[in-house]
This record gives sequence, structure tokens and C-alpha cells, in this order.
Amino acid sequence: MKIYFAGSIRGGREDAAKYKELIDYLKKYGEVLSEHFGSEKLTSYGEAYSDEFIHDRDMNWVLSSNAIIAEVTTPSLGVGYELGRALENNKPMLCLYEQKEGKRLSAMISGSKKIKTVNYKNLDEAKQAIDEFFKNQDLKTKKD
Ligand code: 6IA
Repeated sequence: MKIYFAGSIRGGREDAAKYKELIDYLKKYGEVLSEHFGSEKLTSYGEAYSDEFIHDRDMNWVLSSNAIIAEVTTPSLGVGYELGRALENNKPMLCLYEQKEGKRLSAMISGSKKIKTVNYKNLDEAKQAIDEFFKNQDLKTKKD
């Protein structure tokens, strides 16, 4: 099972610690291609690669993955773009959104019939949603 984790980078890094914990949890289900996105050292200045390199590498990962898990609490153009392209390529997707007063997830994500969105209040609930999601996936591909 190849998993692509998506989370905000230039959209803001305030949830980076959560990304790391979710990525560590996802490893029980397979290889997380985008493992370094949880690193708190990855600032919005990021890596020493060109934007074109990052775009092409990440899209290759999205397209070669068996499932996409996105943490969508911090709005990110890049995550929205990846979700749209993953949807067009029929990738199973789970979006995790932490409910906060006065904030709502974009209707383009929560309103999509093809994207499963779960609102969570704490990381335990987010992990339960991940377990539920993978129960419904074909785990035979775990070793792929
Ligand atoms: O618009 P955002 O930057 O928030 O988009 C975040 C999403 O786009 C993530 O899920 C990544 O898949 C992808 N992405 C955007 N920027 C990067 C990046 N470095 N490294 C890896 N994936 C990225 C940015 C470094 C740059 C600031 C020099």
C-alpha cells in the first residue's frame, strides 16, 4: 500500500506537529511517500529544490499512490490542487478536518461526493477515521 499524505506547506505550518503524528500512524498501513511533509523543520521556505521539481515529484507520488490522506484544517492551494487531480484519477481519498469555532471547510471539499471528509475534535478521532477508511480499502496491496 502506497499512501500519499497531503498537508499545508506554504498555506501555513501551524499544524505540522499534527501532520507528523498522523504520518507516523499511517505507517502501520503502508509506505507513506510524502513522509517528510510532517517535519517541523520544513518551513515555508522549504526544500532546496525548484518549484517545478517539487510539483513533478509530488504529482508522480500522487498518481502512483493507492490512497490519499489529507489533513485539510489549514487551507492550502497545493492540497486542494492535489485532491482535485487525485479525484480525476479515481484515487481513494480521506480528508481530515479539525472542527474549530468560526471556521468551515471549503464547500469544494466537503461538498464533493467523491471525497470522504471526516470532522474530528482530537487526534484519536482522526486516527479512528483512518482505521475506518483502511478497513474499506484493499489491504492486499499493503506490500506493493
Ligand atoms: O500550497 P501549499 O504549499 O500549502 O501546498 C502543500 C501541498 O503541496 C503538500 O501536500 C505537498 O504535496 C505539495 N507541496 C507544496 N510545496 C511543497 C514542498 N516544498 N515540498 C513538498 N511538497 C510540497 C515547498 C518548498 C518551497 C517552499 C521551497
